[in-house]
Amino acid sequence: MAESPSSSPEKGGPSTTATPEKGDKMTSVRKRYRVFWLGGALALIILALALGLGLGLGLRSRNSTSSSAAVSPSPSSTSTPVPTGTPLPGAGANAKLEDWRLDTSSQYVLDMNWDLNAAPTTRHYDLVISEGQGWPDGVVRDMLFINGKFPGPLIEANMGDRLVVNVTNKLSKNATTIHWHGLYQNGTNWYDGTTGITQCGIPAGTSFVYNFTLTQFGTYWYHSHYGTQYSDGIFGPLIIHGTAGESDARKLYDRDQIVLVQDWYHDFSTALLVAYLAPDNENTEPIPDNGLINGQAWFNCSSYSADSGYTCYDNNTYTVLTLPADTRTRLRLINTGSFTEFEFSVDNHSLSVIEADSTLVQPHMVHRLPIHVAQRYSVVLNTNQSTGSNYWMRAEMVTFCFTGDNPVLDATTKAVISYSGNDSIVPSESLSKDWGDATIEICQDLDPSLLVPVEQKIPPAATTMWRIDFSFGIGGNQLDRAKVNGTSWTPLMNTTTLMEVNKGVSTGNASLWEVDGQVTEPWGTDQFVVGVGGREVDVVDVLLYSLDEGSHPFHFHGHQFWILETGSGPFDWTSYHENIYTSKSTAVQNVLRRDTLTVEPYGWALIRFVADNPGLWAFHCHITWHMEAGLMAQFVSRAYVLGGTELPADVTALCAAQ
Ligand SMILES: *[C@@H]1O[C@H](CO)[C@@H](O)[C@H](O)[C@H]1NC(C)=O
Ligand SMILES: *[C@@H]1O[C@H](CO)[C@@H](O)[C@H](O)[C@H]1NC(C)=O
Ligand SMILES: *[C@@H]1O[C@H](CO)[C@@H](O)[C@H](O)[C@H]1NC(C)=O
Ligand SMILES: *[C@@H]1O[C@H](CO)[C@@H](O)[C@H](O)[C@H]1NC(C)=O
Ligand SMILES: *[C@@H]1O[C@H](CO)[C@@H](O)[C@H](O)[C@H]1NC(C)=O
Ligand SMILES: *[C@@H]1O[C@H](CO)[C@@H](O)[C@H](O)[C@H]1NC(C)=O
Ligand SMILES: *[C@@H]1O[C@H](CO)[C@@H](O)[C@H](O)[C@H]1NC(C)=O
Ligand SMILES: *[C@@H]1O[C@H](CO)[C@@H](O)[C@H](O)[C@H]1NC(C)=O
Ligand SMILES: *[C@@H]1O[C@H](CO)[C@@H](O)[C@H](O)[C@H]1NC(C)=O
Ligand SMILES: *[C@@H]1O[C@H](CO)[C@@H](O)[C@H](O)[C@H]1NC(C)=O
Ligand SMILES: *[C@@H]1O[C@H](CO)[C@@H](O)[C@H](O)[C@H]1NC(C)=O
Ligand SMILES: *[C@@H]1O[C@H](CO)[C@@H](O)[C@H](O)[C@H]1NC(C)=O
Ligand SMILES: [Cu+2]
Repeated sequence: MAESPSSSPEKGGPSTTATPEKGDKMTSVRKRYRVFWLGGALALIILALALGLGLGLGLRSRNSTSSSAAVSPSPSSTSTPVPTGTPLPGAGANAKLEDWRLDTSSQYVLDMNWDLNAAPTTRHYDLVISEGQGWPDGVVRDMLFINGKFPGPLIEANMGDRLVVNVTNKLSKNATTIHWHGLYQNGTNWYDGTTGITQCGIPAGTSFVYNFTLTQFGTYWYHSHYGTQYSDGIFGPLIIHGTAGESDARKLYDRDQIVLVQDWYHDFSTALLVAYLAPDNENTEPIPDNGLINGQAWFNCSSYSADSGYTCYDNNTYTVLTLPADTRTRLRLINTGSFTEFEFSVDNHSLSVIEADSTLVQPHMVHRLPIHVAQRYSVVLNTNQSTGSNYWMRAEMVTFCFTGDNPVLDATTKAVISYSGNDSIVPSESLSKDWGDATIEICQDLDPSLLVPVEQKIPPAATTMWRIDFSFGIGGNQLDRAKVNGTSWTPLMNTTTLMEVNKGVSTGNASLWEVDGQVTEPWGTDQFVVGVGGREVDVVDVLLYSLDEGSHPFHFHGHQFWILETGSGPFDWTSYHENIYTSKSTAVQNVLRRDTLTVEPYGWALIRFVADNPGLWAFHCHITWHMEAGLMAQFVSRAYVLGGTELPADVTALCAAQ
């Protein structure tokens, strides 16, 4: 492995020498990068450079100005008659919704008259979790529902509001939790919804109330954080409105709606997980069977033979987004999938990116937008093309990151954009054209330097720095487990790391807990907990270092982080200590802040966060298979404050009830 980063580790600074752990077969050839390995390290670098360049050019559109110009009807749209054409497959756009389907065409469209300046209030929601059968793409399977529907209902509020969400678990056996993805939960760490970290599961047949205030705004989502449960249907969008920031952004669009994009399996997640974690599986993640857009997509039932064991209803069809012509719609994209990164595009339409996770950014035009698991982007779509056709919305799976083939998979998940006046026909083959730009080959993010936050926040100088390495133990008959600095996460039983820290600090052993660096009491190598700012507010740099050939969308709970640098190969420690740590460098500017970032194969990411939020905060790969394989670390911030906090009785009671 000649491309192991070589550098000069400094005194006290973490080393960059990639030392695979004993047993990690770093040299074993895996399918997805075979071509790279054959070419050797030099070829890898050249190829990576070439891809990077191609991508940079490809994603930039000729028209790079913002879409804030006044809407002027395109000449063609008035004269073109309503088109006819090939009807949509199955029941089509006007099919009666099955009773388990959420009507996303109405419920995921946000009301532009929503009062951004309303006085703070408490908003109550009920989420009832249940199991049953559904067929989002026609293939019938066991799945999970919220309030009897799939996907989950929109939760919508203003910054400053209090959310009170009563979650009722009507599953037959299993516990559940709900995590509020992207929310700070500042002062309410115990409502973060993370099994084994901030709470024990809500037992079957019981209810639990989440109760917290909202101190931020943007596009979020909520999902089960119990095992692989969200993959089977427990998730939905969470939109928090802001005052000034959002009113400014609204000048860029006339409509606002949610678009969930995700991979989908025709089997229940726990069955897939068992196969994935089996010994000698070589980290071969399950390949999805299809993708969904707003919980629906077309599937070709002939792909399954009569004896396949699957039932497929061939009245299934595409999601149709019916939009008015000559309007600008903000599409709030959320990747609610388990494994797959997508490149999102709309035929014949450039997209203006205005939000990444929950950070509003200066408009940036793209043709294709990569979006990895758990990330969000808002793009503005201007319906100013010819009304002579409908258009395909495409979510193309970045299949290069798959470790095998799935014969039934069509890797382009589609929905129909219609403003032609006829929303019952498939887009015309000659008029709706995919952009010609190259697609990406490595699962990676849109270059973060292209996205400039509207609200400037310059990162303060760091006060501490930690390196975290991760890899997968593959080969040699090993279980397919992830290693995070030598640890592999499994949830604690009957307790949480939060409860342990709370108890530890408050019962007189504070020095064991208010630690800078790894907290080893009292758990073994199944928790990797890093203490930051036991008594102070630290500004923490994290160098996250991948020793794996896959891509990993890392999510940090309770925070937004600044992306200071990303790369592969050697990390420049000298420059880091001289310029970046101290924030002297011009590189430490108004860089993108988000909560989910993709770490490329054998790549690294340097991020910074302010550890002012007391709690136990999960930092993990959001690919469900990887998380369940143990790819999870935790930060404990301000342990001293946690020790002086009494946890709500209903939260601790959940652990006693297990
Ligand atoms: C993780 O391991 C690296 C490499 O051994 C080490 O430099 C670093 O300090 C460790 N991180 C923590 C938080 O202990
Ligand atoms: C359509 O809108 C996009 C985005 O605002 C703009 O770049 C493009 O020039 C417009 N095209 C036409 C034909 O008006
Ligand atoms: C839409 O297209 C279909 C199929 O070509 C046609 O039968 C129908 O009349 C069209 N609808 C409208 C509103 O024109
Ligand atoms: C599709 O067919 C199934 C099985 O007959 C039926 O239950 C369902 O309601 C149909 N869906 C639509 C949209 O017509
Ligand atoms: C939560 O919902 C359940 C089921 O409807 C109900 O029994 C329970 O009383 C509710 N809890 C609260 C605190 O409202
Ligand atoms: C409940 O959990 C078990 C163990 O993980 C799993 O095998 C089963 O599929 C789950 N059932 C449901 C309905 O979630
Ligand atoms: C939510 O928390 C607030 C503040 O602690 C409390 O006043 C309120 O009663 C709680 N509401 C519910 C429904 O538990
Ligand atoms: C569906 O699959 C069958 C069998 O592979 C194929 O013959 C047919 O053309 C496909 N239909 C469509 C609409 O792609
Ligand atoms: C879409 O773009 C393609 C090629 O760029 C072009 O041939 C086609 O006419 C366009 N469609 C419309 C409706 O303008
Ligand atoms: C957790 O509690 C359950 C039920 O009380 C018990 O059976 C189990 O042994 C406990 N597990 C651990 C690791 O303490
Ligand atoms: C403090 O830790 C020591 C060693 O782990 C343990 O024996 C002792 O009981 C702890 N004290 C308290 C007050 O928890
Ligand atoms: C979290 O709350 C603390 C007060 O406890 C405050 O100082 C800090 O700024 C808050 N952080 C965020 C991100 O809201
Ligand atoms: Cu991962």
